[in-house]
Amino acid sequence: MQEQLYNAIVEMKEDEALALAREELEGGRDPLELVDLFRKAVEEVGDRYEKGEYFLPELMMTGQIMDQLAEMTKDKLKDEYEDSGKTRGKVLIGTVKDDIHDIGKNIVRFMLDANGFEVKDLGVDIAPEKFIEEAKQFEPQVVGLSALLTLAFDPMKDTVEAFEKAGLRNKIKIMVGGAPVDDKVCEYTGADAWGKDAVEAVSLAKKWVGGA
Ligand code: B12
Repeated sequence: MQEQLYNAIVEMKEDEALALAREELEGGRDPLELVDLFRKAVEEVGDRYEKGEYFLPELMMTGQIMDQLAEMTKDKLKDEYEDSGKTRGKVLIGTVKDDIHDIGKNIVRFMLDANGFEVKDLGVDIAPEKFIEEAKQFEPQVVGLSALLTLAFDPMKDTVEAFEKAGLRNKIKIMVGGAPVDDKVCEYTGADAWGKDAVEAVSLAKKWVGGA
């Protein structure tokens, strides 16, 4: 069944993918296992794109399917992890300027949400000024910046610097992520830490707001 689900995502059979995922969840499958399967399926779509077998419309379609799967899985994760109903803390998240990739960022958002954080997602292609403006109003303890393009490392750095200039840097922990992000990129941007996946994003946020 898991293989069928994987194939349905990779082949963009939307209805089948949603139905199979629902069945898996109702049958008691660990939602985290499904999240991992979704990630692998998107990687396969990416490989096919790189080989010239898939094109941009297929990637966008995959993004739409992923959003629906994420919503469905989130409800289940909530059942498992939600405890008292109060929030652990606030996280402001977005994909940085000049980058419109959001599949991974959305997974991070829903995992944080499912783990009891109040998450404000600004979307994609978010300028540093917008992050600052929103942070002043929302007052998050944690900010998450996502980027998939190497070209977006500079906007990521600019965003961290903007927090510094706005005098907010010492009040906020910043985590960065996205497939090309590693220790070096994290250091380059001046962020506090980076996470390789949504589970690490949640661990960092918990560590920082003291709710581990
Ligand atoms: C899907 C996709 C698209 C879709 C995006 C749909 C969407 N809604 O996001 C579309 C078609 C729109 C797209 C467009 C483009 N894309 Co594209 N795309 C991809 C693809 C195939 C998959 C990315 C993805 O979703 N991965 C799956 C998710 C789950 O993984 P993830 O994002 O890494 O997220 C995980 C972790 O990194 C982490 N994480 C993510 N964010 C954060 C944040 C924090 C705070 C933390 C802690 C963790 C974290 O947790 C996530 C879950 O585990 C990759 C290739 C690949 N194989 O990766 C290319 C890729 C990223 N794209 C690429 C390019 C070049 C483009 C375009 C410029 C193409 C073009 N010519 O127009 C445009 C970009 C336009 C722009 N300004 O951004 C290149 C980038 C190359 C580079 N060195 O910069 C890649 C690598 C493909 C390639 N090999 O050429 N793309």
